[in-house]
Amino acid sequence: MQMTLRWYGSEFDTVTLKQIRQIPGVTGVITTLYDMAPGEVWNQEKIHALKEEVEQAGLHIAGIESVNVHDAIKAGAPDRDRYIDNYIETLANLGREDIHLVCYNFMPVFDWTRTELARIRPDGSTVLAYTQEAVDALKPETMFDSISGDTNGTVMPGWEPDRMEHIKELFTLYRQVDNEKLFANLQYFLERIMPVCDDYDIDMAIHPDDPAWSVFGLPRIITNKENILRMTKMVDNPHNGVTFCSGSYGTNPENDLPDLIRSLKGRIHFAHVRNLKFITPTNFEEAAHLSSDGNFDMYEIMKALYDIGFVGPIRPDHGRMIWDEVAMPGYGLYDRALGAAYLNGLWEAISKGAQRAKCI
Ligand SMILES: [Mn+2]
Repeated sequence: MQMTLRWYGSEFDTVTLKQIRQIPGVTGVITTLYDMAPGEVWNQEKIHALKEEVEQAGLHIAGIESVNVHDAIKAGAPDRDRYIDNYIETLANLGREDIHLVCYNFMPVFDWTRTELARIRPDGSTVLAYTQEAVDALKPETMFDSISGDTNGTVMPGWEPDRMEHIKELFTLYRQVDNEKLFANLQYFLERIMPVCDDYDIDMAIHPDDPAWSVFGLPRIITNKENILRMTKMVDNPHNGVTFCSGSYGTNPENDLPDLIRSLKGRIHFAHVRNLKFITPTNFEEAAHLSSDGNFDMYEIMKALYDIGFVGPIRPDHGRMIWDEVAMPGYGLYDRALGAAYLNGLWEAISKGAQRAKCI
């Protein structure tokens, strides 16, 4: 595996490339052209400039998170082919710049959903949190307003204000789309983009839905083992792969995370590893990466990734806000750096243990 950190670009991120370069073992960034609207073509010059900037800091671009998929594609609207053509052009431009990993999601309307961006934990850190009761009490159009006061002046990915202005139209677009239609629309999209992925050796890595169930009555399909295996088989090409995200699949305690990793051998191109703490089955908050701070066994997660021979980029996922840092919620420097160091430590212990066991 290669340890990486997500970075939103110098215009948007409070964390600098110089800081990332100083986290032990972090060699690359997962980045994006954050100001691109879904459906727009990423031109090669812009990608090239981003790459140069990252490389001048002594790092490399390990992958893109995300190239967002336009809602017309997800909803199967009549104009979807135009947006798929643009997506294909973007993938080709990324391939020409020697970038071979693209994370995306297929969640209608909302990206990830949280009901609090700064819940205070017993240690005084603040974290993102979710309660089903709070979601049930909200109207989707007020979801954004209810949390926007806690964003520390940053723009949250997937929650861009201009998108939220059109939320009613978006709900109308999905009125006829159930889970089966969403699967069919995903298949259509994947079948159209696989040739360019084959040409440029681009691994597509679908991010699971977060939380891993339907919110506001919208369809959600990338939620569990059965569905993700269906998705990888329906377009059976190794470039049609997966972002394994422990914090998203893990929102549903019925998902056995190490088992899920093992069942996806060969198709996990990218991993997000973080921990959650459940207060009740429908009320969880993000925790430090350390196993004992939350409900997941991080050793077992890393061991499963090791056992399947995972070689792709991995990143600590959301971090807590600690040490008075002011940053995009979930994306400060300090706790993610602690997470990277911890995950690197687990990996070193697992790999040396396995090598020693072979020698005996
Ligand atoms: Mn994730």
